[in-house]
Amino acid sequence: MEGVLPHRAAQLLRDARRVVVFTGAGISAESGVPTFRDDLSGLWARFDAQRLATAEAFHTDPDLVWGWYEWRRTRVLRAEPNSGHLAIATIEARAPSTTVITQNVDDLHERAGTRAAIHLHGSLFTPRCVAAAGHPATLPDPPDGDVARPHEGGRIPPPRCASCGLLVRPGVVWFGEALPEAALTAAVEAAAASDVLLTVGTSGVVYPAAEIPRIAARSGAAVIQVNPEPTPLDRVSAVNLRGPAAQVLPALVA
Ligand code: BJW
Repeated sequence: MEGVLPHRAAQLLRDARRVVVFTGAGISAESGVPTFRDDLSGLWARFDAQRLATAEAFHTDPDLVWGWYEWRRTRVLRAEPNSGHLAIATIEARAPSTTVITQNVDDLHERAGTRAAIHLHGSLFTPRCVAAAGHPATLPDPPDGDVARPHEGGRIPPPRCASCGLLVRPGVVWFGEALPEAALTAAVEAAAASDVLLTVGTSGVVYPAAEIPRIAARSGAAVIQVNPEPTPLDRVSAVNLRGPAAQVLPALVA
């Protein structure tokens, strides 16, 4: 991380009246939750996205897709928020008009103390049946024993909906599916009204979520990016902080 940039970013955050924090998989990487597209640890370095993160994939092979999501849910349940999540909760505590928008399907922002993160891509913890207006479903706790624990690539048959008997699916947004309308509207409005948007740990390539920092920049907000790697969001960012979130974010709120 270059010397003067963190100071500038910290000053921008202190002076802002309306802050938006926009996060992707990178914020949870240091909690041990794999990202999607990173070369070595990315989920899709090992699995083909089109096989797993689409409604067609679930329709074709529900046990494989449900097993993959149960494996990921178990990993998240065993993970803890890291100092990056905690720093974001601190930003929110200092400036209560802060809006946290995440593309992540984990609950680590909430467990770090963030009040009401907007989840653009749903959650691992809100399964519903496959019917159009899907009944919410409840999930059993994952088994404790190693033998029965979901594992990467393991097949687990999805449960049936208690109301209608159809298959239960993960409550996430797959490719080709619409984002939850209220969440997307709230995110766009918050971005357009922000003075500062802090984007953390996202490759910025999945739309329409990737529009959020761009909307803020077009509306005159200063965009601060935290990411160890360059991304397409470099171009709209006033400050690029190259480093891992769990190191960079605590320094911004120190
Ligand atoms: C660190 C770090 C550390 C590492 N610290 N950083 C316009 C143009 C082109 C295509 C489209 C378009 N509009 C729509 C599309 C199609 C498609 C799309 O965007 N495709 C592109 C990939 C080309 N979009 C859709 O299909 C969306 N739906 C839609 O548009 O519907 C239209 C519609 C309207 C009305 C009716 C019906 C339809 C839906 C997109 C859903 C995305 N879903 C997923 C899966 C969620 C479920 C699950 O978890 O399995 O969401 S895909 C996946 O990507 C997931 C993520 O939220 C999302 C973004 O990924 P993210 O978070 O950026 O992670 P990575 O891995 O990409 O990046 C991690 C970053 O962290 C890297 O930069 C690292 O360097 C960094 N990092 N360690 C900080 N320690």
